[in-house]
Amino acid sequence: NFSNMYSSELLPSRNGEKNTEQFLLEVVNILFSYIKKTYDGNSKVLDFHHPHQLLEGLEGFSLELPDQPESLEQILVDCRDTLKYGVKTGHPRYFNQLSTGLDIVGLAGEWLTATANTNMFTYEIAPVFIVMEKIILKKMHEIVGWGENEADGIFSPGGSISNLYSILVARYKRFPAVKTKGMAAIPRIALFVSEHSHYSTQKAAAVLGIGTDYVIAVKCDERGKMIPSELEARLQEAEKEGYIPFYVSATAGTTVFGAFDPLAHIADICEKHGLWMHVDAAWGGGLLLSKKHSFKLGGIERANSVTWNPHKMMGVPLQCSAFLVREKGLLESCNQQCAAYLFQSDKQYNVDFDTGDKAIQCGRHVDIFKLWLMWKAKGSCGFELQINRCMELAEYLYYKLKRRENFQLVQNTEPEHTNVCFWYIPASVKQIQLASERNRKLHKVAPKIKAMMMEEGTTMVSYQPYGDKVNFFRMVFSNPATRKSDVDFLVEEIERHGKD
Ligand code: ABU
Repeated sequence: NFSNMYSSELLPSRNGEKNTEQFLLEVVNILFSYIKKTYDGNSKVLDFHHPHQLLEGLEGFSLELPDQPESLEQILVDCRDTLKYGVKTGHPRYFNQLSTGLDIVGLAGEWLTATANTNMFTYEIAPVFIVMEKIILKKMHEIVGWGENEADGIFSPGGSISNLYSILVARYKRFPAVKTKGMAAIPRIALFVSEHSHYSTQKAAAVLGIGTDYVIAVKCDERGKMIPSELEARLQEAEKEGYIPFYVSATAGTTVFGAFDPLAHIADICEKHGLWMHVDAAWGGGLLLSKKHSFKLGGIERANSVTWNPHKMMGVPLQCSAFLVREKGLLESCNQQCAAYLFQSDKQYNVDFDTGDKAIQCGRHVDIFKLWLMWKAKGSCGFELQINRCMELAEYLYYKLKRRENFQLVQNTEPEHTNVCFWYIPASVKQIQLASERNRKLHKVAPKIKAMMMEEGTTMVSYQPYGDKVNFFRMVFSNPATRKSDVDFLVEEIERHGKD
């Protein structure tokens, strides 16, 4: 009975062991019951409420903060309700984002990490985690195809920050004065990305004082791959206009279409022009672990830096993003500030293991343990298996939709990644002759169907417009729990809500 018990009676209070044990076991029960529901395909993915309903409070669940302590009974109710009104992102029918799934070993890793509650900036307070990070980075370097001992890297708070790191170090490598003198001390610079690349490049350009106008979007082909001749043309144009190109970001697995830029070709161009080549493989990096699919990233070994998010295709709990850089020492010289209170050079151990001065943050969360633990539990071949299975599901959906009336694929080529983009076209929309009117109506279909599915809580899938294409669904697979029956369910569910 926790109704008369308060947090003050838990450890470190005197004799608090028993209460702490009972309270934590109760929390584990709540979590385990949620985990079981997550894996029960017939349970709801979500119990949707509007923001104003949550703000107003729901049956005994108030988000307002009290002045007086509440009982541990209430705290347990709050834990239960927080999960109840959230979204089961590990549910086999949750397809909304690139990061899905709930890996049990990864979860155990996250629990342990929270228990250890330490910081990645120095070896002295995170010795085991720091060494694990070194070992995992080395493994990732090898998988990318970089020679032993030549590379470096850091785990960062997400792919956007990893991409920001890449621009930061590329600019520093070319114009080291920027670190102390700022942008005023260097020429006008420009960077190049595909028009389908992630918006984090623009964000980083704004943050780094480069300016979003100097992020040049390079045209893509029908599949969403950067066209190398277009890159050449844009580079020449920029030079003519007096900008100095210094960096190209190629994407391995674009967010919407899952396209892979032709990395080897882009590497040739970067080499010819002396440009830094970054590969944003946040989404596609996982395919490097698959013998069947890794060829799609051919040429990545020639990159100067790579972003790779294990929290996407590898199914590691959020968040877990690696920034890999080929030149050793660059990250540190770019970001080092030598704060004497943390990074004393006269410590009793090898201070090369203090990673804090490589980072743009001070405090850094331990994201490495869950990945390390999962890698131990699955082996590289376990990741390969789960990635191949997700790819098979994408192929299954693609051929299913190809045969199905009222569904139209956005791209008529087999998926390269697990992204499958499509429209559901109700008969009443199909029969509209005037294209502009048909598109106007079709644009409203996906949001409406999605809203109905969310209200019922049956499944979640994302949608977006793209260029001249009106709203379409984007299916992605990264959850090892998803089966063909869940794919069938989604298709039926869209049809059930969408048909006239
Ligand atoms: N780039 C972050 C992930 C976006 C998505 O899940 O669609």
